[in-house]
Amino acid sequence: MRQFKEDFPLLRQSDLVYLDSAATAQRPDAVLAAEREFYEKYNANPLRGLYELGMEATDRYEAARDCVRDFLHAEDSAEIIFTRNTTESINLVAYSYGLTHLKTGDEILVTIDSHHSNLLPWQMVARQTGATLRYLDCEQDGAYEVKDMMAAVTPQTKLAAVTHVSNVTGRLDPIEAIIRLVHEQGGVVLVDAAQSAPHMPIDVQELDADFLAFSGHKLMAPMGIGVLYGKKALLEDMPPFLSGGEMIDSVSRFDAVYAPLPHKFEAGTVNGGGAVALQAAIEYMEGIGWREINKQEELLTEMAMGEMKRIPGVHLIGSTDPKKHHGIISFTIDDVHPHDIASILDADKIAVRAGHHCAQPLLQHLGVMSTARASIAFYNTEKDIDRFIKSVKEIRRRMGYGE
Ligand code: C6P
Repeated sequence: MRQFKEDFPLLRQSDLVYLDSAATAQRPDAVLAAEREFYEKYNANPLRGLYELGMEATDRYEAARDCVRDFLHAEDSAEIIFTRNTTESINLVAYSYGLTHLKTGDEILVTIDSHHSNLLPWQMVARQTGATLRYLDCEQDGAYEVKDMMAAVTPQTKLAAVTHVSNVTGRLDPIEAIIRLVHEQGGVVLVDAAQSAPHMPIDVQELDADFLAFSGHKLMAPMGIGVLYGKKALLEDMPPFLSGGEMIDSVSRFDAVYAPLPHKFEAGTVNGGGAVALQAAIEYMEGIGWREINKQEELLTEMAMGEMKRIPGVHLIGSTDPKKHHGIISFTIDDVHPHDIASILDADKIAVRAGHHCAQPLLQHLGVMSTARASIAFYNTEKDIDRFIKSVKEIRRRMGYGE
């Protein structure tokens, strides 16, 4: 098995078992170096400076946009908007598209496995426009039934906000089918790709997604850089989300002419260092290759789930098939609160997340209050999984129960 831990300073400098990559990934040297290089060699305000350094900064920033365009197989760099994160990307669509295109009688469809970032903006749009918010519910293992999808999409479905991969079950949602159904009714679809972008190639043209959002920090880039992809015709028709500097062509006392795409949606000083580091992260991942990344993640997930299934009192959430988890293993242990699970693992220098994972409607639907969640990345090792399993086996005993 190839070892990637050595590429990650935080991991190689400690004996921490990091199993919280779905919350945020670790950063490899190449990404940290790219951000540092930007500030050491090209630091000027991108899109503004008319001197050589300023133009270099602009070139680097726009090269990062081109890299993201290729990463998503988008047609045009103008369709790539840099934001802070997935949450901001979705809010951009909610405020700029949702509030201006939806009205009473329209329906907004969301998948029940949506993260709060892909729910609350639509609750807001529904409240303010009078549109109705509807849910597409999944089965207990996280799968969606075709009959439920067909019933949920109606002629009134003007917008669907769907999750690509759930941050709780790790399940890949059937977004192609939902996109087709919604398009047949004349609606648009936003895909939350926060948890899919780190695990698979994405082709927005093949998917025919109208909007797609992801965060750099789950993809090994720094925090504070995210992406919104939108079809050009839709973005051109939308008003700015935030306004101020750099998103205009000209301003008079009472009016303004906005800049063309993508800058219309990038008000204020941009995150130049974050964008170039995102490019480095994409290049790092593509250098390893999705096949290798998936092979490592699947092997480790299979190893962990295989062992966990045999531990008395441990219950896995979602599918029994490790290939359907994308490294995400949510679980509960009889009589032990997930926060206690995380604390005990922390005492053994193992980092997992515990709680509702910002997906409370999904947990309510699945009938659990909260879970512990181990999320695996390709830089984890078999030794990490061994240590994790050894500790999980001990948890009930350490809490004072028999087994
Ligand atoms: N999920 C997790 O531990 P931001 O915070 O904007 O980068 O990402 C929000 C978000 C949106 N959609 C999905 C599917 C997500 O998983 C997340 C972030 C983290 O699961 C933090 S709650």
